[in-house]
Amino acid sequence: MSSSNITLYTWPTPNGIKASITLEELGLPYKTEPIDISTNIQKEEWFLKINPNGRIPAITDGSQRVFESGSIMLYLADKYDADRKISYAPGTPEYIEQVSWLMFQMGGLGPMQGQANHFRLFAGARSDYGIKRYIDETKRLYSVLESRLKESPYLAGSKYTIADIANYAWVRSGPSALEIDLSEFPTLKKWSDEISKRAAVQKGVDVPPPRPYRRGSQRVFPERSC
Ligand SMILES: N[C@@H](CCC(=O)N[C@@H](CS)C(=O)NCC(=O)O)C(=O)O
Repeated sequence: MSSSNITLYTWPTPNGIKASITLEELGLPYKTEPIDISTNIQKEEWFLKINPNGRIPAITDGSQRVFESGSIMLYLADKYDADRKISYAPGTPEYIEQVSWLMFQMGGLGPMQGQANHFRLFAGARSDYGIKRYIDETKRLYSVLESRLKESPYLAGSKYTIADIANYAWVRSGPSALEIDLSEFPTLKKWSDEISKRAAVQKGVDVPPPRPYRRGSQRVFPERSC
């Protein structure tokens, strides 16, 4: 395995924990720099040099910066998962399936569920249209995952991979943030319950330890905040 010198800039949100769970699954040493996004440190000049988009998570590995949670996961798997513990080898059909489900999360589930959170929990003016549109779309995406998991134990194939980690990170907060009843998606629920029991997942969701904070008059929980 190549040697690592990883610093993780993060907050325990659905996107943040994708990186910490991946690092924990790979058993890689890393230093955590908590970025409390409620204070906007992520928009400061020094941080924009690490992620020009001003969002968490990001990592540095020596002089290499990596931003966007999906590319962090691919970077870590490509460089440090020589044993293919949580990834498939490039060039295999399963690798393409893995990247497809990872992109499904990055381009679909994350943005849609993030908007649902925004309209339901944070929008200045209540919009029933916005709430319905994004919760319906989130549920539609859950039903796509449900169908896939009926035909395959994990999203990319027979093995748990970074594609499962990425989607799990969002599905776990559906019930608390959006009151989505996961028993409507029984196969997805079983998959999510199983993943939640993994030691690396239990460690990764607590990096750094989540604590509620105030946004205006609201009490906000990091797992529901993006
Ligand atoms: N596509 C990005 C999204 C990152 C993102 O939206 N991060 C949120 C937390 S989950 C954030 O940093 N929010 C603070 C902000 O927007 O200033 C990724 O997957 O890394």
